[in-house]
Amino acid sequence: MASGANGSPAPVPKVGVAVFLFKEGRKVLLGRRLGSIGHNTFALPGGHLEFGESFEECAAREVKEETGLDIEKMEFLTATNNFFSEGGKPPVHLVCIFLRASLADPDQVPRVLEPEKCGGWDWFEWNRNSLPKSLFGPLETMLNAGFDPFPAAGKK
Ligand code: 8DG
Ligand code: MG
Repeated sequence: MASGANGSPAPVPKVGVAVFLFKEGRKVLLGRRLGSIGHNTFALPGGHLEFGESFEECAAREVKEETGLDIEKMEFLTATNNFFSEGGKPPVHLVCIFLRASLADPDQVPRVLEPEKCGGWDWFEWNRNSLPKSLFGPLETMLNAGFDPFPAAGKK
């Protein structure tokens, strides 16, 4: 293994999985991030891919762990390459896999199951006027690029 400064292992990119979870057609679930990169910004539920996991397994596990919600109809959307260099914190290189999914039970309500990581969940329309002002950097970039997570009209 390559070694970095002080003989410690050289930093390597990690894989994240984040989920555009839909409700009522055009709403997505966002939570306020706490205590990690993007503190106080709004982001999708998600987390790090574990060894041997599929993207879909990771998506379902992270959404369940963070919100208690069960999801279905998972589909791969895109991947982004992100390098986070925030003052005072070691830089992080994250390749993030984005999936979309629907609620298995549309009446299920998200809960804050990891209060040290999330300041609350809410549903937002995916457009500039409805979304919270401080989006997590990678999401802000996708929104600015006109990224549309929804299926094309007529396709479900
Ligand atoms: P874990 O240790 O429980 O596995 O993970 P976590 O603490 O829940 O990780 P996370 O930061 O929520 O997600 C992993 C990475 O995925 C995150 O550091 C950067 C990347 N990522 C994006 N966009 C988004 C997003 O909208 N939501 C989430 N949760 N992660 C995202 O690039
Ligand atoms: Mg998370």
